[in-house]
Amino acid sequence: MRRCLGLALLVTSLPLAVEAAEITVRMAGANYEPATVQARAGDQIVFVNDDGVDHDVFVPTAGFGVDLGKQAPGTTSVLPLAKPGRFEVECVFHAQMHLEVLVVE
Ligand SMILES: [Cu+2]
Repeated sequence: MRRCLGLALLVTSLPLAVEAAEITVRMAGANYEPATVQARAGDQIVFVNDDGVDHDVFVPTAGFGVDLGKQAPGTTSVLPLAKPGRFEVECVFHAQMHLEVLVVE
């Protein structure tokens, strides 16, 4: 009986696993909002096009390169953040659109 109580206390005091986060970045006014994101490996960024025109999620940074393609108004796209590092996101349609992403372990 006493041993069971000790085990129960041990189990309940263990830290819970950190759940992956979903970070929302809006595309509005031909900008990414916010323009900088810090996340953890395993998180994902959800891009929401709240604008009236097409946008894109293009990563030119070596080692992180990806192009999610044309994203129409009112749609979302998801960018998984698999590994730590720093990279830039650009929109191929709007040269002024930049997002800086820092992913930590
Ligand atoms: Cu754009």
